[in-house]
Amino acid sequence: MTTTAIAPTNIAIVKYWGKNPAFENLLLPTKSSLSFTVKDLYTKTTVTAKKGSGQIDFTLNKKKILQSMKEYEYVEEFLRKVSQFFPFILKYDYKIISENNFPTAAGFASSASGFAALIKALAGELKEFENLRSDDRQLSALARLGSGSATRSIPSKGGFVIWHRGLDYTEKVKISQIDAHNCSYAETLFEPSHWPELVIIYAKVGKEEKKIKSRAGMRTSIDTNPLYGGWVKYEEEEMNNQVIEAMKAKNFPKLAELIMKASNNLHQICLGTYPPIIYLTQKSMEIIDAISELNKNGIKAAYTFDAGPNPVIFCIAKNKDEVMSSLTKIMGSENLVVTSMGPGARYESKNLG
Ligand code: 2P0
Repeated sequence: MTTTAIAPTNIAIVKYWGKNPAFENLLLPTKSSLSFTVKDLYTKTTVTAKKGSGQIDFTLNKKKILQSMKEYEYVEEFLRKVSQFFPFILKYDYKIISENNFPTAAGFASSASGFAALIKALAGELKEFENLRSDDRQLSALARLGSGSATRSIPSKGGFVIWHRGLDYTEKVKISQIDAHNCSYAETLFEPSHWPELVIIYAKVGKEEKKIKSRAGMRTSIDTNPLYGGWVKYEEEEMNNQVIEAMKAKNFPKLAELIMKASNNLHQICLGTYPPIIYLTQKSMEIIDAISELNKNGIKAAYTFDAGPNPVIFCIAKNKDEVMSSLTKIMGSENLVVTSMGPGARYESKNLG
């Protein structure tokens, strides 16, 4: 058989930055995070499984991925992690063909959509996974084993998603690996139809080549930033609820303010890490200034930055032209992708390859 799945990328509003040290192998986050599922940026993955011994034949963006390449290692490691809970997964050989509908080099690449599409396709392909195919809770937990942010790309309704942290990382608990694994998953809080006027603009201001990989960076932040615990507590106990309330009320000025504050908080945590982690560049600062200027007489737009210099901008449809014209002055329209909230991971009848 052959199965194809599509999974969107997602953009975090309240960020994930750090793993529970007691369950680092399960990528359990220290805090819950909130994101938008993005309509027009996604990964499509076709999987063909045959009885075998876990061999992988992997093609990514029309390029054969050799065993010595890091992308191959990521997939191999992912299958090994999934096999802890579902040992049958290593009793098959896999042909995996995966394509992003956006140029990886453009800096919009995302491991989130990649691992989400892979687990969704695997669940459709293997008969042993029959009961999981449309179980977003279990599938999102499994996607997490590939990359934390992939958890949020699974819920099939997409839209505005919460990834529950599960355990409080400051408390010592006696819990089995499987119970710890099952308690951290994602779900949709508001579907895209809740707020179709919400516009999401991806902007490219620089190459996404990260000087410091998120995974290593997060760990150093926990170990060296004395404000880390306070940040987690504040966002877990206060900010998440405020963002959910602003979404529910479709209160854009309030939501925008919180989005910018949450982004600033992440980069403040990064800068307070030792040695400091600096993702924002001069160009990123120009965007922050331009948005602040736009918002002088009433909030019209919000920015957010992840582990790189590229912003994602939010506005509502009636202000889109004004926001776009301000962004175009800084970076040119060819570096902007305008999209909105969209659905989550799903099956697709047309196979790749
Ligand atoms: C996020 N980021 O919430 C945050 C904001 C980057 C900054 O999730 O180690 O690639 O594979 O779990 O998911 C990037 O981290 O890290 C990320 P791993 P991942 O989107």
